[in-house]
Amino acid sequence: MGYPDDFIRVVEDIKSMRIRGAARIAREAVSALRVASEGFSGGVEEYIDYIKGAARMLVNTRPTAVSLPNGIRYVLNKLLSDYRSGLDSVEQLKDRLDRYVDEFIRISVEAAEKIAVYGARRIEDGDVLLTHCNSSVAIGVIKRAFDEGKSIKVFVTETRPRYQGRLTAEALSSHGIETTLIVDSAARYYMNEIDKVVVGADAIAANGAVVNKIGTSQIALAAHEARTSFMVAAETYKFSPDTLFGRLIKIEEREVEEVVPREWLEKNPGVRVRNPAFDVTPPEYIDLIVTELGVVSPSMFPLLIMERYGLVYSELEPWE
Ligand code: RUB
Repeated sequence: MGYPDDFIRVVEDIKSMRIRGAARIAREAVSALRVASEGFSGGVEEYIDYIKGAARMLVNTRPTAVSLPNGIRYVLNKLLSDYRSGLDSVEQLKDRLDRYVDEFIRISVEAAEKIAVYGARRIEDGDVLLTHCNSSVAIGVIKRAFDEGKSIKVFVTETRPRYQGRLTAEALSSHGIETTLIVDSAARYYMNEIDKVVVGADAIAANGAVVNKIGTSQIALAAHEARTSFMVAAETYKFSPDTLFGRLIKIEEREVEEVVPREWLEKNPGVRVRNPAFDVTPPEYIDLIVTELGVVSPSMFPLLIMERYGLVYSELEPWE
């Protein structure tokens, strides 16, 4: 059977970035499983195949934000375990899916709240910060430090080509924080004035490398050179389990029209345009990763994950 229009809409919205930012993508994708589930009628085996199909469609929308497959894994692994242990009524399975979706959303929201608390402790009165792109978790840390009464200023890079930095600048400035918007290439120019860089993450690898919006690694390099502290604010579900097995995190490359208009491309057929959406910041350039379980260095991050979740994820691709 086909999927409900509201489900298809979420799939399209994630692809086109109307829904964006790793945490939000994960929450909305997981909620979309519920929309699909509610629209189902039929037998149990058919239901399981149908939910797996919905999961595959969601997982294929954007390849880099690992929060998306991790959110789907959370729900699907639990649902499949119920199914395999004999739960065989569609209504009961739907109820369970509902419960697991709620659980994941609660975990995600609470994680961001804890990270704001732990991250804000690392920000001092008088700090000048710099952030890149539009990370809800990094913004949470900055707002929390401000709400605690710390006098802070924030530089925000505009984040070409999609200008997510404008959203961040709006969010911080409307919160009362002194905010300066700069072009991405001005990051090094201002770096000596910056005390701390605070960014989010789309994925974190087993070696502690962080994948985030294109340009992050250049900023990290400039911060490293200027001895400016570099902080990543990320929930543990941004960890990429695939990287434990030597697989690389896929970097999304988007349409070139995000970079230059079509007419320009047509006038300049000899120019090749590339548009990678993310890059990899090596662990050497990262001072701390703030998670909901505490603050760690990048090399400690995978150990924290192992200790908390164990080595083996029940199934890496439960949707297959
Ligand atoms: C957004 C981006 C954000 C991370 C973290 O990229 O790189 O820094 O997703 O965000 P895009 P959050 O705009 O391409 O989705 O902290 O909200 O999960």
